[in-house]
Amino acid sequence: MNKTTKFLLPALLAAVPITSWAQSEFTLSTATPANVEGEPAPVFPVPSDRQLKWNETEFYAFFHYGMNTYTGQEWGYGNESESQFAPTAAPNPRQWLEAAKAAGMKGGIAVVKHHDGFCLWPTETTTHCVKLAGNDFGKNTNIPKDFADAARDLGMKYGFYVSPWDRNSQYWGDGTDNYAKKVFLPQCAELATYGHDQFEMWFDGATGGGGYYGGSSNTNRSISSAELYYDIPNLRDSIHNVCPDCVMWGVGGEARWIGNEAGWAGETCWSMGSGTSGDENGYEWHPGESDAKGTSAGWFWHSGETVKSAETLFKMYLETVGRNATLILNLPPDQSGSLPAATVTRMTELGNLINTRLGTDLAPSATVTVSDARPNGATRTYVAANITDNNKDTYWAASDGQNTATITFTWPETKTVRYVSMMEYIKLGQRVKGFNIEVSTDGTNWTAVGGNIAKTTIGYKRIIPLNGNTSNSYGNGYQAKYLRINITDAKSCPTLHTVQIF
Ligand code: FUL
Repeated sequence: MNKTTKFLLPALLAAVPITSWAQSEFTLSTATPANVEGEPAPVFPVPSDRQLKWNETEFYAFFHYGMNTYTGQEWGYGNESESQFAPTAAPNPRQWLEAAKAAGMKGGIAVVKHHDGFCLWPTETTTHCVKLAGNDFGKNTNIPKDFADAARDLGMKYGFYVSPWDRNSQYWGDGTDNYAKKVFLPQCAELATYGHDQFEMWFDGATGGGGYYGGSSNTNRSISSAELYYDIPNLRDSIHNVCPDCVMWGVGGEARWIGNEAGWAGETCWSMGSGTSGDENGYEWHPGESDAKGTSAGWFWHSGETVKSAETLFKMYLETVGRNATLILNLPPDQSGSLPAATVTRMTELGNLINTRLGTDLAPSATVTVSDARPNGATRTYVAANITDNNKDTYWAASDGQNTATITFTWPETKTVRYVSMMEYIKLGQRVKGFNIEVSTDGTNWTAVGGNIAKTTIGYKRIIPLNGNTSNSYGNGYQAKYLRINITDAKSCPTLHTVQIF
């Protein structure tokens, strides 16, 4: 207790009339609130609503566009002349997002300020922005505005990458709080005005070292703590006040970097902890996002680069979205401010591939049985059919104390199956620690499928290619009249809200 509260508290108490004090007195109840629905107790930590919605975005695009597109650099120094930003046509974020949508992506994140500090909107915080661009296409550009408008129009989620490290700003790393107060927080506030429905702000961790820093003679600067320097708790609260569903990625602490830029997560992947596999015992919900390049060169567009094949990108999808991470796939717009035609074509190919392989769910045409389901609640049931009702809010759950279970799908006739996708009801925590999958044509002889892939965690979503090969997953498939998932270990009684079989 500090001096002020010590002083104030008796005075405040004296001002409260005895009767009203007695009425407002509260007692601590030890009674557990009635669980009329009979739901399983959560296994903590659990995601916030915001994190849950973020996870549902699953697959989205990254668009690195800006000063580097015109200088051929990946990390501009910050001394580039604004006039070098001179698009050869009007930048067209709608075209970027349309291509992403064709690939099956649900949203996108546009880089609106990279480490070089050049802002792709007419900011009040610095002159190092589109206002001084080299031509009218540049001067009339407002990427966050056009990007947000297009996303809303296309029914997609959107967010912005605004680099905390700013190699142009005179204030960055000057030993005061000028940069946070005069530049960074106001820039985030400006960006928030482009839409309250943003789903993620991407705060990159790259920081410190050489830079222009307003022409300073001190060209090497550093900071000791990003959280403190960028006033992250204050920023997080301020952003959430205006953009309630906006997850603060990276420096913001609400979602984690998966630990590589190559588009893969660990076969075991917990939504707690850090890195490719997370930490089973982590105390904070910290789900993984995998950022990966869709092209052969850098994050920004470079002359002569090629786009990765649809097959390579599908493998990435299986190894990220299919392993309890989200995938943010980078597609760099070129100097015209649009995606090259080859990228657009490739995205349509990718969308077709995903749709052919993961578009026709065979689970709803099966009868589903479970070894055990917990008793129904007042209005909720936990029956097997909840797994295939296409409703993420209904789920199957085993009884308390039952940490293993078998879920069996039976079709009237034999099917060819290649992939199984499973989703836990993570509102109650990530619980499953081990499972396996088997198929049968007669219900008596069972074949284990999924190869040597570690069948450990499920989480938000897990997709198992049944031939165990993410590089060449389609193959001939397996004949199955029966398919069963055996949950062999869980932190508590397991839950699943959806299983899809393709
Ligand atoms: C990194 C940055 O330094 C790269 O330039 C790029 O933006 C990548 C997505 O994040 O940390």
